[in-house]
Amino acid sequence: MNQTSPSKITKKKFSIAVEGNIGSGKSTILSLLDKSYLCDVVVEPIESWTNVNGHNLLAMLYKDPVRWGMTFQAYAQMTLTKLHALQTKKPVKVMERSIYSARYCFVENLYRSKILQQVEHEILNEWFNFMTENGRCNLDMIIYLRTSPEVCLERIKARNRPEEKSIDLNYLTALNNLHEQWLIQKKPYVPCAPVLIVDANQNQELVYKEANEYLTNLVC
Ligand code: TTP
Repeated sequence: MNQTSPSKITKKKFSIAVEGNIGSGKSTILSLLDKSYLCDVVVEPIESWTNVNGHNLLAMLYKDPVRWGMTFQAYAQMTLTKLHALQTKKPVKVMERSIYSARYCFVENLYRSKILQQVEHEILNEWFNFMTENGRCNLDMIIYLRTSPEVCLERIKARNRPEEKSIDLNYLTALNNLHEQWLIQKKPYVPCAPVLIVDANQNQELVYKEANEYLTNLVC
């Protein structure tokens, strides 16, 4: 594990986002952290993306990204902002992803691949800037589940979500590079909080153990 250190937790609620490529194991770690007396876990609303009043927007995105990329990212940005705003009770609030990875990784990738038009990128960016100004989406720490795209692909195949059948190594490599630029190289985007880097190619119980030990130390 590798990290820049946030200061110890004080009385203020501590907000953490768990980040990492598709298939890096965020959901597994979050379901384990959810059992901790320290953490309230708020998960990404994937069900709301697969059922927007009867529309499977995630499936629509993968089937026709040029048509649905903007719609999906606008909706994801909104649902993730709601998670940032959610009030929780325990000392640590742990989020699955954040508005930042939606913007810096997914939107950026669609734009660079010429799937999003410049004007769509401008509009998403303006919304993003508005939603993140005045500390509205502040985080105290980011846990980065660092994985190789190959491992992610294996896990995605094993879990076999019907919407994700078209995901390939090129797509995962592009997303991996954008996570790395943001959370490791810290350019062109700088993470808004210290980053704890966990090797998430390893067994997921070990990943959980590392993250949980780190959080316990922060509180005690
Ligand atoms: P992830 O947010 O990576 O969630 P996951 O359940 O795959 O994570 P893990 O395997 O680590 O537990 O992706 C969920 C799906 O949503 C995935 O198909 C990618 C897609 N997605 C986008 O297309 N754009 C976005 O902005 C986000 C946040 C997700």
